[in-house]
Formats: sequence, C-alpha cells, structure tokens
Amino acid sequence: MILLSGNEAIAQGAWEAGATIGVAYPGTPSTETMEVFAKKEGVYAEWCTNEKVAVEVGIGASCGGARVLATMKHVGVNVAADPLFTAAYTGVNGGYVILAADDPGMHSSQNEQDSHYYAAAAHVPVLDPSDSAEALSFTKDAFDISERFDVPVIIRSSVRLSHTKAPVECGERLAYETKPYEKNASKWVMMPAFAKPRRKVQLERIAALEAWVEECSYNQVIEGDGKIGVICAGACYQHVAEALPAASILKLGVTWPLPAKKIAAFADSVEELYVIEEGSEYLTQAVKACGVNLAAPVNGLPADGELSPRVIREAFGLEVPPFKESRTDLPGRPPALCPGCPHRIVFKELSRLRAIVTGDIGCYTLGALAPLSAMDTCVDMGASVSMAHGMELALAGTDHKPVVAVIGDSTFGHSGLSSLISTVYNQGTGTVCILDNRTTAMTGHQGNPFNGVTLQNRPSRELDLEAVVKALGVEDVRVLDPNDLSVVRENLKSATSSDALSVLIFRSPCILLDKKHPAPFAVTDKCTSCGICATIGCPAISLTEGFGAAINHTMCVGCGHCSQYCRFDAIVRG
Ligand SMILES: Cc1ncc(C[n+]2csc(CCOP(=O)(O)OP(=O)(O)O)c2C)c(N)n1
Repeated sequence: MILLSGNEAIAQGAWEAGATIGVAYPGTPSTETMEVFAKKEGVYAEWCTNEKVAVEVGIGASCGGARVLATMKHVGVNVAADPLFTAAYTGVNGGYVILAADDPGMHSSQNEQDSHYYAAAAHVPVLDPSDSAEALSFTKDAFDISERFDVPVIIRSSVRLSHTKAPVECGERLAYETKPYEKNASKWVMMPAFAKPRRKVQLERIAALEAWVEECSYNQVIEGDGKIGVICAGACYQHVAEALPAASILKLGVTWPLPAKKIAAFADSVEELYVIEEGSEYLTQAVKACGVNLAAPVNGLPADGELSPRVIREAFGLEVPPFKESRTDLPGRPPALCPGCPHRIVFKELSRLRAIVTGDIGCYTLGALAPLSAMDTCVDMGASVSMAHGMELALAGTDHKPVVAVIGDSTFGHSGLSSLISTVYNQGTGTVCILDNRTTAMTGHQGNPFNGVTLQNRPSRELDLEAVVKALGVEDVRVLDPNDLSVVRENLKSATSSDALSVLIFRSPCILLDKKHPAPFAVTDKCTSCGICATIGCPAISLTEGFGAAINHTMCVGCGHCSQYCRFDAIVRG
C-alpha cells in the first residue's frame, strides 16, 4: 500500500489499464494527473494548447486504436464540449477516459460548475470515485467500460478527491495491444447522413448502459439503521459517512446514467431519503426524476461551496462534535503578485493611465486587487482580447479611457489567438498586452508553445510570438522589457494614444524560474513616507505611519521595481 492523491491514483489507474497516450491542458485541481502520468514508463504525454485540442487529439488517438487519458479542470470541459458531444456519437476504438476535475468552493477557479451535467447532456457515462483507491480502480475499469459500450467515459473528481492522499494498492500494467485502425466512415465521419444512424446507436447504447448500471459493482449500499437514507457520490461520501454514521448510504459510483431501480429500492428501505451533494442540484433532480420522494435537511444544505462533516451536521440540526478544523484565527494573507513579478509595473502603469483593462486568467489576474486595482473584467481564458474589442465597439464615438487587454502567454496560445484574429479581421482597435513570462506560471510552470518546453522534455520549437502576432495582421507589435518603468510607461502611452491596434509583448521570465537573485533593496533615511513604493503592491514592502517604508529582506528579490518609483532616491540596493 502507498499513499496517493486522487490525481496520482487516476494516473496510476490509466497506466495499469495500458493507456499509452495522455493529453491535457493544465488546470487546478487536475494538473498533477498528467504530470504524474507523463513520468510513467511506456507512455507518451503532451500539453496541448487547450482542452478542445486535447480532447480532439485524444479522439484521434483512440480512433487509431490506443487507450487514451485526457485530463482537464471543470471549465476546461466547457472548452472541450464541442468534440466531447460528438465523440459520444462516433464512440471509440481504443478506450478513452476523460478526467473532469471540479472545484466546488472555487479554491482556484473562476466559477463553480458540476461536470455531471456535461456527462448527462452528452450521454457519456461518468464514474465518481470517492477516494484514491477507487480513483485508481474506477479509472482502470473505465477503459474497459469505454471499449465495451463504445463511448468515452468521464471520471469526475473534485478538489477534495484530487488533492487528498489516501492508501492505494497498485497493480501491474496490462499488456494492452493497440487495436488495429480500420477505415469506417459511417462511424467516424459525423455528417448528417452518418450522424443520424449514429444517434440511433447512441440511443441503443443509453438503454444498454441503463441496464448495466443497475447491476454494476460501482453503486453500493452501506447499511445503516434504516431511518435516514442518503444518496451521494464522490468525495462527498466521505463527509456523509463521517457526519451521519448511523445513516444508510447509497454511494453512487456511476452518476450517469443513474440506477433508477436501485434508487427506488433504496428509497423503500429507509424512512427518510436525502440527497447530499456539493454546490449543485444535479443529483437531487436526477434522483427525483427516478420517481422517489426526497426529504430536505431541517436547516437546508448550502447551495454553493464545499461540504464538510460540520456543514452536514448543522444542516441536519445535529450537535457538532469538536471536529479538527483548520484554524481561523490566523492573520489574513491576501493573494498578491510575487515580489519581483514581471507583471507588476505593467499593472501599476495601467492603473496610472486609468485604462479600462479587460483581463484574463493567470497569475496576472491578481492585478485586479488593491493597491494595483488595474483590471476591470475577467471572465474566461482568452476573453480579454475579445472583450476589449466588444468594449471598443460599445464605447465608440464617446470620450473614453484607453481600452487595454491583458493576457498571459499560455492563455494567448489557449484561446487569445482566435480572439485576436477576429479583432484584426473586424478592424478592431485598442491595445493588447501579452505578458510573456516564458511559462504557464499560475498552474505550476508548465510548458507552452511560446517557451517550447514539452511535457516529457521532448524536442520542440519555441514559437516566435512576435512573428505569430505579425502574421495575424497586427502591424504595431513591440517586444518590451516589463521591468523597465520608463519603457513600460512610454510604450503604454504611445500605443494607447494611437488609433491602430497594437500588441505589446512584455517579455521577462517569471521570477520563480530563476532562484539566483541580486542583493535585496533597503530604505534609507531619505524616505519621506510618501507611500508611492507601497502602491505597487509588493508583499516585501510595508509602510508604517511615522516610520516610513520598510523592505523585508527575506522576501525582497532585488528586482528594483520599487526603487524606480521612489522620487527621493531613498530605496537603494544592499
Ligand atoms: C478553460 C481553462 N483551462 C484552464 C484553466 C486553468 N488556468 C488558469 S490560468 C492558466 C494559465 C496561465 O498561464 P499564463 O497565461 O501564461 O499566465 P501566468 O500565470 O504565467 O502569468 C491556466 C492553465 C482555466 N482557468 N480555464
């Protein structure tokens, strides 16, 4: 037995099942799954530019006969939904398993959404492991299920399962032989003439899955005293078992399709039946649709966020035992750009310009927070560029502040590219800042097309970002050093005062990539307490009234951003 996180166990399960190909775009809480899979023997794994591409590469590999694992976070499933829905028509050749890792509570996401809805809407079976051992065995079995029913299978995880380590028994790798590829247009070419019969195949498959789900071993009844019955799935089961130890529990390992007969029989075996799920109505509605009556906990369950044994006991009006909970009396530590982050000066200058900044998703989203407060919007990956265009359209003819889109290098490759093409095509204006810190920093420094680093360190080529942007038709393209205040200030000013569309590529590596830092800075007695240095939001700087500014030497990385803002030469190295 070894301790594995849910993500590590999913990677192990795929490997044991003989999967040879892994495709992904990083995203918390799914990221480590592919990083772990990539290190296993006999596999090929890659970061793709986005989740849609990943799922399509996966369909191609499955069509070619290999067993394939694709991984992504819940919002990645939105991006991949197009191929996913039609892959549920084509079906598979080699088994195809897709991890959708949800983030109830939004620990590291822009929204809370329940991937079960995708499985139900796309008619793709979904397995819900409740711990690492099940994460391994369900993933392994999912490849067989995929091939048996000729359909991709989703493994649905959530942050609690993905990131919690639990004991797991690992097994041998199956000697899976890649299936031969046979041309079969009626299965793989989804034009109406072929898609219509495949829809019939899908309907027959749904009926077959509905019969199978009544008998399969993944849905288990854990006997209790028969008074309270709970239907739940995934990591939620662990909270329910701890909070309501006497309850009878129907732990669903398959959450689409649902075992309607099993649910009805379970409902008959208990006095009161509850569904407990996190931040979603999926299971509640689906169970109700099976024709059973549900009771509601006396105090109601929260409609958002993660559950915990405490929350469940409070919902049922039960006394709360002294659970070991994390401390709440610690001082708050608001997230901030790291000391030395090359994004900082750009945001400070955008703030000075009072620009309307359409932002995007990455470390740089922190530019929205005080004291920088330099971001007006952040919706989804790639939206900065398209929203800037929309904003320009709405504000056209008015006396408005400059509109500036801010996007990271990985996010630009993910979906900013197609937005920029659209802006150029429609003769859009405005300024796009690509914050090229040479990595996908937010999710743990993964490679991307613009730094040329691949997941398994296979040879690649670094795409020339400047040439790509020029090739899209942008004429004013500048590559700039974001650590030089005067360069940033002058170029933002000239670009935003021009009528032409401009792209400013601010290029400087993420400060965390280079561990060798120059000597830190210190504040001298020339400090007048003006406070300008504190407005750049560096965690190493503090300002105390009456005492002036101070720099924490253990945090300062010697970038000198603050000293460039000091008008009194009061911040010096050493
Ligand atoms: C559709 C989608 N996929 C994945 C993510 C997870 N994610 C958030 S930001 C980000 C990449 C950020 O990299 P980059 O744009 O280079 O900015 P940096 O963090 O390096 O500043 C990823 C993968 C997400 N939020 N949405």
